[in-house]
Amino acid sequence: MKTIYSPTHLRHAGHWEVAGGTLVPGFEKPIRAEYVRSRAEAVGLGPILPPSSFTLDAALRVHAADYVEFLGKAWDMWAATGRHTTALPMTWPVKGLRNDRRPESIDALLGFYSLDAGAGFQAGTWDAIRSSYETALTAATLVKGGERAAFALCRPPGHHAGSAFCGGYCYINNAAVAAQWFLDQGAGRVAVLDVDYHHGNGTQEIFYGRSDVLVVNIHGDPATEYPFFLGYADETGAGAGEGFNLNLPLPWGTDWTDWGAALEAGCRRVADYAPDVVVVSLGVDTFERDPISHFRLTTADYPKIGARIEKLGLPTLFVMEGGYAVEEIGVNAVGVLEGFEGR
Ligand code: OKP
Ligand code: ZN
Repeated sequence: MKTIYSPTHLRHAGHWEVAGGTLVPGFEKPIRAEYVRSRAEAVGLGPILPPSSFTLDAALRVHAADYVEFLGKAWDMWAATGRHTTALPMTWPVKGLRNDRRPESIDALLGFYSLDAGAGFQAGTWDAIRSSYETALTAATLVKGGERAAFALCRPPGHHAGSAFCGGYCYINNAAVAAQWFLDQGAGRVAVLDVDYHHGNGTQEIFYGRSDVLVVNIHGDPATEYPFFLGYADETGAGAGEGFNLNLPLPWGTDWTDWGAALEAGCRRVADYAPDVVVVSLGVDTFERDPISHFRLTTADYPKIGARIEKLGLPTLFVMEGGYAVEEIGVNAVGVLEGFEGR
């Protein structure tokens, strides 16, 4: 299958994050996408092509306009205050504070539009966000044009980004953008299957009240895992969306036995839904040696994921999300795609 990739992601670099009470170099770093690209090349997965240009219209179908505008100007506003390190929020409008009015200062805006301090801004961040978005839409265009599958090698990832917030290394929700784009291009129903270790809270929020997008998530139980405040099994959708959200939370230490069973359950729900296209939020932080996660999938398990998804027999868009064991991220992510292709 074809891979869409842009080196523009390299400009989103040099981040720091708070982890375990200290400031550490960000886990979501440029080398991640480079390992995946070079593995796709090494195994001859298929052509690696640059994204085409897209306006922000498709982003505005799933994100609030004021939020997207903020993404585009956050770094410049921060730099205008004389600071040149990563722009990060430090204050959030939790229950009991006012979140009904958009603030004006950059420090307030960062908190207003984020769920955590995990999606900082640097000089090249907006360009990378934009090219990640274009990467997803270009790959979606291939699938719409009749390719059985395509791989959007997105960086930064997207599935934690909601309609009006960033967080968890995510800014624009690439998978949600692609799902909505398929609908706008004439699809009747789209399924999003999120196999990243972390719950895709943004994708769930965006489609929670709707029946035209089925969202299935397999992830670390939010009782003990980020993002903590969404992702429980009793979240099944609301209103017209009731029954069109499926969460399959699993405990720390889960290996292929239970993870594979959850994938089977998720795929059956997708098959019952009979969508026109499947968007896979492809994270490989389920890996046993992932530095921030607690599942125990092995390198040999990833092709099995791809093979099961292929059995759905549906046009499939793979969108890169997480995976932080950088040495193995390429073998594992491309392993899913090789398994899909039956090789
Ligand atoms: C993004 B994606 C690590 C804390 C975890 C956020 C994790 C975001 C994961 N010290 N912080 O779902 O892979
Ligand atoms: Zn993740």
